[in-house]
Amino acid sequence: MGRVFSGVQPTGNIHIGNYLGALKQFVELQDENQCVYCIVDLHSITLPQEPKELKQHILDVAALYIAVGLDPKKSIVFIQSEVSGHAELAWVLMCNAYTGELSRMTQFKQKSKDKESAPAGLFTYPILMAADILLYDTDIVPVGNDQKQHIELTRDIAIRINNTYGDTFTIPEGRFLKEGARIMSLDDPVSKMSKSTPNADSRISLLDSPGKIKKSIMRATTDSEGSIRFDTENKPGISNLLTIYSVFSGKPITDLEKQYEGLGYGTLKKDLVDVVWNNLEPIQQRFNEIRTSRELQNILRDGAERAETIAEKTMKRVKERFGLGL
Ligand code: ATP
Ligand code: LTN
Repeated sequence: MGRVFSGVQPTGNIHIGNYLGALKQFVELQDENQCVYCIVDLHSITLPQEPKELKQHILDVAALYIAVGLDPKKSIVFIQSEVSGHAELAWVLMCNAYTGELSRMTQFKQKSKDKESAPAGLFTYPILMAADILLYDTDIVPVGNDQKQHIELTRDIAIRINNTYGDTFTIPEGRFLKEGARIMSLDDPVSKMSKSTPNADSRISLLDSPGKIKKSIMRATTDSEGSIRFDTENKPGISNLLTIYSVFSGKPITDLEKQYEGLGYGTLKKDLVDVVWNNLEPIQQRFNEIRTSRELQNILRDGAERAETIAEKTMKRVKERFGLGL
């Protein structure tokens, strides 16, 4: 049994990109591995959050974890800030990472580019992520493609410390899907679907109503060619719709191309609305049952305790290797 760790930021409504790129893998991995799934609230404050909203978003993500199929009996589900080892280990790692390697992170460059001065936490964000992963002796990290560079950095830091201080950390590997690893924005299919872009029609959130889903899909940017085929270079919009259709329905893209040969974009979009809703309806039902329940609080409390037990052992080892403390 391997150890799996991943996290999602409570920064807004989880969209189908997060689901298809990350959460769906979380569920698939939980039968064969010991999985630890975190709501990374400390990461979310690298950019300002409204405190009342943040509290709600944390519980939303927790309820969605359960609603998509995470089983708290099998997987540990918890909130990052409830386990102090994350921030503590981040400091130790920070002293073993270089400002040069952090300045090369594309997510930092993107998120700081329009700012006169960026918070230091936005710069050191990948170190906290490395701490999350290394704290649990993680073997596998299921994430979307956009996190590849952060996983590489995590490995580099862990290998560096193991070489200098002796065997301290397990070296993790990223797990990326072939399809779904990068779901694109509906209105601008050359950038990734994101929680934080202003246009709500650019994404489909897991909690969107059927009306909103229909509106966003029917408005999705396509092209003027008129034929339904997968070609990300020349037809990014249609290719993105085919990808979403394929991962939600389980039908290979080549089958969909045949099925829609000679048909219009409108037909594809209408069918896609049904496919998406059929998948999201049961998730929303479960979400509504659990979101305000005591059960959710108990799952998170129990998760934090179980996470703490693992984290404590790692921190003890790290302190020993570095000669810290009494
Ligand atoms: P934002 O876009 O606001 O920065 P986000 O949508 O990337 O946020 P995160 O909480 O940072 O959300 O990511 C959660 C998981 O979802 C990560 O594993 C990330 O790689 C994955 N992910 C995010 N966007 C996409 C996408 N468009 N397609 C596939 N996977 C994605
Ligand atoms: N940085 C990730 C969220 C994240 C994460 C993690 C993912 C924080 N810590 C540890 C995997 C493992 C993101 O922005 N998607």
